[in-house]
Amino acid sequence: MYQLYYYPSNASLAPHMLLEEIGAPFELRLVDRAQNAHKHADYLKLNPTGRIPALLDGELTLFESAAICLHLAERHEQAQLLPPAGSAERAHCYKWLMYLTNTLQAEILTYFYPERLCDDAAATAQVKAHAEARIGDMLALLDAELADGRTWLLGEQYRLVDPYLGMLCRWTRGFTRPARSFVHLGPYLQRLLTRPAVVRALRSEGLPEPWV
Ligand SMILES: N[C@@H](CCC(=O)N[C@@H](CS)C(=O)NCC(=O)O)C(=O)O
Repeated sequence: MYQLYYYPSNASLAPHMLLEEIGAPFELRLVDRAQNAHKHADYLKLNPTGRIPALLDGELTLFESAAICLHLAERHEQAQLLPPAGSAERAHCYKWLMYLTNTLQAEILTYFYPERLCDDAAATAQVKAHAEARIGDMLALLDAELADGRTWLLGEQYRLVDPYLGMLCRWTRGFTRPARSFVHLGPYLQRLLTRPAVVRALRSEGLPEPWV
């Protein structure tokens, strides 16, 4: 059985939503950030970066949420969370997943942890403000992608990039211009919230509404 090491609303949320979508048996293991458990030796054996999440799949231990999502989608091909191998849609899936994980997610982390990048309060506030503006541009790009009326990020089929994008959009809910306020992203997020698997994951992490 899979074991997902998680903390509510952390980067474990996308793999969690995928596990629910797939319907495979899994256990959630709380990594108690309040106790700094993600920096403890036991957890560092699973994820030496000291970050959340980690996934155990039998003998396999995996970290990096995007890698975990790809692994789960490949292990459960029948769920069709990845487009057919070699197709143009698969290439777009890789493109957006990379963009989400190494561009948008990285910038959101800068927004939440600006003090890691500079020393004084004024600089910290500036880094945060710049990150928020840059995230706004990134959300605008994603919003434009949805402008042709497609249901999901890659078209009419729900794919692994959708819960991933949903997780990142959720993280912007306290922004001046949150993802939900964008003309196409707003309804897209509402569609995501109609999926029972998404709702089950949000509820079981104990996250209060509104979710986005
Ligand atoms: N690229 C990593 C990022 C994971 C990450 O930064 N997780 C955050 C929680 S959302 C974390 O564990 N932060 C703790 C820290 O940076 O000390 C992934 O997607 O798995």
